[in-house]
Amino acid sequence: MINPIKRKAPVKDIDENELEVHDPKTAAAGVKAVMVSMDRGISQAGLTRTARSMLRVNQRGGFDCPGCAWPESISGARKPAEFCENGAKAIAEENTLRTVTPEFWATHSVEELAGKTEYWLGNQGRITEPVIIREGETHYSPISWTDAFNLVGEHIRATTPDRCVFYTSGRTANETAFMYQLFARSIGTNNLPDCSNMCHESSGSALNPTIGIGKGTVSLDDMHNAELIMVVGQNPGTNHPRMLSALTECRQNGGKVVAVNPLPEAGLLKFKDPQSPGNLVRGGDQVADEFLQIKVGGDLALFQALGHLLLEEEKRAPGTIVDHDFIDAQTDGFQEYCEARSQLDWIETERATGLSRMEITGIADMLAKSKATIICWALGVTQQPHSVNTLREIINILLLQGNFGKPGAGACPVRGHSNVQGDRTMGIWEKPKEWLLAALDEEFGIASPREHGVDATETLEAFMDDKVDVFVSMGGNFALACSDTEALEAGMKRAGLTVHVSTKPNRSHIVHGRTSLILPTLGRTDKDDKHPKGAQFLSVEDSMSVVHSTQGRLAPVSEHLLAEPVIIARMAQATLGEDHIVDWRAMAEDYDVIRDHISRVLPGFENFNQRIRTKNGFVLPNPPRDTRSFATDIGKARFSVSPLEYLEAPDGHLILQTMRSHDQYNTTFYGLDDRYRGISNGRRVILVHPEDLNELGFSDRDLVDVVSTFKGTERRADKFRLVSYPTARGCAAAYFPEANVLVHRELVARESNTPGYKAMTVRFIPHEEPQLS
Ligand SMILES: Nc1nc2c(c(=O)[nH]1)N[C@H]1C(S)=C(S)[C@@H](COP(=O)(O)OP(=O)(O)OC[C@H]3O[C@@H](n4cnc5c(=O)[nH]c(N)nc54)[C@H](O)[C@@H]3O)O[C@H]1N2
Ligand SMILES: Nc1nc2c(c(=O)[nH]1)N[C@H]1C(S)=C(S)[C@@H](COP(=O)(O)OP(=O)(O)OC[C@H]3O[C@@H](n4cnc5c(=O)[nH]c(N)nc54)[C@H](O)[C@@H]3O)O[C@H]1N2
Ligand SMILES: [Mo]
Repeated sequence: MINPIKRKAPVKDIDENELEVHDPKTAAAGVKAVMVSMDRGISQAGLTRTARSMLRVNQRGGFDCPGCAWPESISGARKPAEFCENGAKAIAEENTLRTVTPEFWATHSVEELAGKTEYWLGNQGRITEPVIIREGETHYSPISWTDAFNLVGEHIRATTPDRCVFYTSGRTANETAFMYQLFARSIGTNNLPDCSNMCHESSGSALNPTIGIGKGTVSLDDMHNAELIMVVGQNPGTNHPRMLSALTECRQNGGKVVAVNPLPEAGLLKFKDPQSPGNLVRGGDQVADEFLQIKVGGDLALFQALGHLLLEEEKRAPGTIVDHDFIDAQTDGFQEYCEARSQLDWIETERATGLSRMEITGIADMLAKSKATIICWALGVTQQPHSVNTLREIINILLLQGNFGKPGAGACPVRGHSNVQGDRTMGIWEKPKEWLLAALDEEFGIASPREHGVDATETLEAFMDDKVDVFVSMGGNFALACSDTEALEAGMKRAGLTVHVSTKPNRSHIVHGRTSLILPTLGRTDKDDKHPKGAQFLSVEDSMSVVHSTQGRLAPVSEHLLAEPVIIARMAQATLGEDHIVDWRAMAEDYDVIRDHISRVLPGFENFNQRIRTKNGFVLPNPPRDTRSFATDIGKARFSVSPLEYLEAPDGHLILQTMRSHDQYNTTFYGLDDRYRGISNGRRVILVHPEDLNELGFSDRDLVDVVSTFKGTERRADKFRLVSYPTARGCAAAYFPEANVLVHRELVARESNTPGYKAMTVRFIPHEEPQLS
């Protein structure tokens, strides 16, 4: 059994009056990062448990870091410590010895918990037993697993499949995700929204029609060998820290790095590699050779301008820029693209981007010189109305110079959750392709529904319209992750049954349906050995399409936790009956059985059980990367033509983006230190350029209410502190999820329906305390 020492959870919640602001840092990581990692680990889990888990993370035979989806090296050696500060925090968060027992739920009413922040809730620890709250009750109380599954079955059977929604957060492993989508489809619905809908959906929407695959086309070796890497709309120092090593290695090999971001993020400037003594002695390595401080939403204009400049250069020196052989043989639409980019309005380009003509020309020169370019991007370019077109412009630039299927080149959407890419590969998608449904039907003898289901934003709307009777959440915290928080929470509370398969308490448990279950599960680091054939392992797919195994080894904090595949199987049995055509029990008992099914249903997974046991796992087929071919409907890659589009705020307003602090994982807060940006102990802040503050008539640290405007409607968030910060002019930044109340549900990226979390129009009103009468 585990060490019985109980680590104390914080009693105190965030006090925004204690906000501290210091100058932003100009370098990421360093020795401080290692100290923070160890400190968080030890305070949550103790020294032995921390050391054991740190030695296993991202190692062959160990577990995949639950932090981000950045890959580990498959060709090269792995460092003895293949993790980063934020990975260490993610692990400490999970293998904590703090527990949320039935006593906790008996002590705290839901009403009381509704007044707590995610910081307080998540830090209480791991949930130890299944609990339930029924209509009219004030507290969650224990329920047996069997009764919980029967209740789920009863609720699902009592309604129609279209009124059941199955949400997935991206930590769910491949095997789990496969069973989960099979469960939804066996019931008769494609209502499978996931966190990807709110994250990289725009990437898939742009990549599928242009290059025939919804994923990136580079490997880690490509990153090391690129001549130029552009990092667009991404904060790797915080969200993908191990990527800094790849960028540094690229520069050491003579490559150049360009960062495009409204914020001068520390990780884009300088990296002090705590695992390289030489680098520490030098005081760290520069990360980006050039930093373009772009306006929020200005990237489409930037890439159009770069396209124009590259084509002009080609005219001056024919054959030096454009890869004509590649374009002629493998692409479509080049002529139309050339025509569309033949003219450029510099005044409008400068207004859209906030960049000077000289800055943009400088980057075009770097692109022109590079024979192998990679463009990386993340959420800075996926969560705006015109995001899909922005990404199409990025693809245009890569196609122009033939940057596919050659070493050191390609498209690199840097994914979020550690298995968000794998979940989609496994069929978690509300808009499944016919071939997948046909393959499932053939393998299992079920009749998968053909009608498409709801995505995340449509789920929010379904809640608002009282169209959800059963909401099952495989991980995640949908109430706070999606937009329009107030409307969503109100709708969720009216739903018949909400079921949360979770590790830790969160807001979605508090704004629950009329009946609500919390089903506690094993995490990545936990040993999963209560099976007839002994310990089982799972698999994940990283951001570069490498599939590998993951196996936790730590004793779970409670004997009552069930593994996710077991939870799904038992829900399915309770819903569909013990004699259902799918053998759920066999899959839950032996995960090899799930993998055998997967190997027959999904292309690229042939001999899954054998290949997953090889040292490094295996890489999924990727036509653009492997053979320079493009499996679009026309069998060629596509250039696209889009109109110029950017975000403009009316007078007295700014464009607001939302982002993560250095001390959070999405809606879970590890701590309150956004160290690189110099902001600690408070989160209700809005970063604004000092001159914008001045023009708007406000001062640093003023307390304001924030009003977002959209299509003549307003949303309001009270009591935020303005902080003078070197962001791009005309743009402001606030933390996710505090600012989600401001996101109107119809503010979405066209085509992908991803919420416009980085595209709000806001103004500030001095905050006044309500008068007591
Ligand atoms: N430690 C930690 N790691 C994580 C996560 C976490 O919360 N914590 N979350 C995981 C998940 S799910 C995801 S999806 C990823 C997210 O990884 P990121 O995409 O890096 O996450 P964000 O914090 O949203 O940062 C977006 C960046 O885009 C910039 N930006 C905003 N608007 C624009 C714009 O219009 N143009 C450009 N060029 N840049 C812009 C912001 O200034 C910010 O630097 O990280 C994953 N990894
Ligand atoms: N304003 C704004 N909103 C955003 C974003 C933004 O940039 N700005 N980003 C969006 C993005 S990119 C994403 S991915 C979503 C994130 O949305 P989600 O994935 O829904 O949210 P998380 O905060 O990652 O989920 C945290 C919860 O997951 C549970 N959990 C953790 N580990 C496990 C596990 O191993 N198993 C199970 N079953 N549960 C577990 C815990 O109970 C924890 O409370 O948010 C989106 N929302
Ligand atoms: Mo994400």
